Amino acid sequence: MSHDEFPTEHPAVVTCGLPYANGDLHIGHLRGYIGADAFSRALETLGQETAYVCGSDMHGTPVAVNAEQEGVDPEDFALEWHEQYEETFPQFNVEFDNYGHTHDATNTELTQEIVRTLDEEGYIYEKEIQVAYDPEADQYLPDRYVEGTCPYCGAKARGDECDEGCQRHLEPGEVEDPTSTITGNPAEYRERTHKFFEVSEFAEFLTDFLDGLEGTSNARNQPRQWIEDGLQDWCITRDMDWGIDYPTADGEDSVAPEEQREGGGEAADESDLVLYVWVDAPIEYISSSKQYTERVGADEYDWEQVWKGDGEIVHVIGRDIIQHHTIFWPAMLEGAGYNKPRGIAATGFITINGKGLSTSRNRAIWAKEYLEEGFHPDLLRYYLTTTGGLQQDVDFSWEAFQEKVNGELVGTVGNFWYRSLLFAYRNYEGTPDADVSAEVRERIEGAIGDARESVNDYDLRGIGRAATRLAQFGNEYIQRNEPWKLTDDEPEKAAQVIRDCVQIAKAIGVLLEPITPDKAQRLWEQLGENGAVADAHLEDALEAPPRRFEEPGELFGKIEDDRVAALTEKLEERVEAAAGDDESDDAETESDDTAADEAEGMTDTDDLEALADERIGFDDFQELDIRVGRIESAEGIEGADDLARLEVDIGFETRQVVAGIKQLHDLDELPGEKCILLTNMEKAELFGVESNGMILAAGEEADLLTTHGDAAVGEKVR
Ligand code: B3M
Ligand code: ZN
Repeated sequence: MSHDEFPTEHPAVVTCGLPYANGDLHIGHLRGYIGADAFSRALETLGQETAYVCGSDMHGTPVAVNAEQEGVDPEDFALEWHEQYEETFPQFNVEFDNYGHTHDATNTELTQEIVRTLDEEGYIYEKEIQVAYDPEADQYLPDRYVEGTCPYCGAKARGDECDEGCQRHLEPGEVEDPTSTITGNPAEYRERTHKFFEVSEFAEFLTDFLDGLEGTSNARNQPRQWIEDGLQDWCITRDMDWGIDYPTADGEDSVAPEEQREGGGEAADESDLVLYVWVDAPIEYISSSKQYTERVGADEYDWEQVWKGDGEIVHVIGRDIIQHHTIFWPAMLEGAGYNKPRGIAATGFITINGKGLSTSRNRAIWAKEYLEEGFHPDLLRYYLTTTGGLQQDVDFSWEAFQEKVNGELVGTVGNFWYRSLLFAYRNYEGTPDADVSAEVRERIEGAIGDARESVNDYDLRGIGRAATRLAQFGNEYIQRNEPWKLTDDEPEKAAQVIRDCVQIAKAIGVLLEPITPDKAQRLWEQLGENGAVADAHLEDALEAPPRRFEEPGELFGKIEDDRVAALTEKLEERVEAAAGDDESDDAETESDDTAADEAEGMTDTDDLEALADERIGFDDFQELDIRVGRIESAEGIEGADDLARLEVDIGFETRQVVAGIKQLHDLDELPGEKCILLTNMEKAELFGVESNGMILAAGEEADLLTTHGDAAVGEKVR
């Protein structure tokens, strides 16, 4: 399946994984919401009709357990957090077209309708299963109410996810040696009747779906493996009160769970089951779009066209919830007669000072804290979207933040904006009367092309890069032409150079709007432009700015060293204090978990391989013949789960090598990429394929090594 490039004729929806309404927002959350916001704004700069919707995830044990710990009703608890999120997101310029929640009437009704349809279509059946039960608490133990051992990898796991190990979704009854998180007692297993959704029926559909799926490669590759391993049906009900009731066949309201229980008996009637949180949560994507239409009218935005017609659906998610979005969700959509997603972009995690973000250890940058420190939200937006590729983990430290802000935003973009506009104002009271030169026009057109391509590649960093490169060029252009020397002797030439610079400044504003919307708007106003830069399309970067504008001000300020030192110290002290608390009450058992928590320890040096003790001589190193190569082709090796056959050009010849990267990379995207090859590695044969060299990679994701500059193919690494 191939898609037309963005912009298309059809309306689009961009969504971001719903935050559980159970705790403070932090930088790990913000990466996703800011990223999706930037992507949705970027689509709009292409002229793509787009809505950005989301909502709070109110149900499930992540909310119920935390509410219980505070001794409050889950609905009140979740609503309070929901209201706080509604206030916080706009403070980071994250502007949802609609922000609902999963417990509202729209989502409750739509969820029940969709489940009813799946039932009518024959995709739902009942099965007796073993469910964990705590006799002391006299309660069934769904999901986070139970902990045990993952049957797949042996790691400590929660009832529905192997959060510290292989990250698999676990079905009720799967976790081994279950213990109740309420009393700490070993749980019993009791038989209950539950509802199952026949995901296994959708294997072929899902395979095709993944073949056509856009977004990040991790969202295609991991699920392919799960499908090959065989899909399990999915238990979609839970023994809980908090959630959306399993719908009755006739659409009547179900009987309250309490009334059913009085009747006794262990056979779970439909009416004492609520839907698993992962059923109603993604449906909120649809409900929220629907609420948007209800507000603005179908003429302006038609949710049905998006979800049931020919619209474009893009989900931005954390990489720990790929399975839910690429297997369960599209199967549900297909089964109930809805459109399937066009793109899924799964982001990496955030680490802090090289260590896993951990809310329980207070190793996080909290949303509130960032704002209270008085930093402009656009600085963090820029840092989070341009520091790494979407799939990569991004490390945050106040030093790195300072370096990025001072270097790129202050030094490159801000500097160019200010000097250009100031010069223009002082000498011409605005935009000089001259034409943009062919060289500058071409540069701007090139940047527009790069930005457009980046949006189509779901590459936020590429959008930022298009803008900063243009600013770099601008600085170089102004330096090269020295207009200040021309004003007296060559006034026409001076006017033309400054005319060029004002145009470049405007273009950078248009390009950066998705990432730094408020700063771009202020630039817009400084240029005397009317309206909102958010309404500008990329082509407007080439339109002349108004003739007159006022004296500009600087848009970015430097972050000073002592500020950074103080912030770093504060963070360290806080983490130490939390570690001290740890000894008395075991923070590990806290359940205030977030997506980023799952990255815990990933880059903690505790988890890194120990450094080698033994030193080698330079001669030993010289024996390694390591070369720059270029991948010519890459294909999976049949029958081998992880292996790929690559052909690598190393200047003198083309080498065939076998590498264990089949699951970790989108092989189609590798040809053309530079790599580093150990050429005098002993030959080996794997799955009948000869490997003549070893491609170098780092870390568990097999991040392929390459060169920073443009070292030619065949060059030796020394
Ligand atoms: N509420 C949060 C998470 O697991 C969860 C996302 C739902 S998206 C439909 O990251
Ligand atoms: Zn596991």
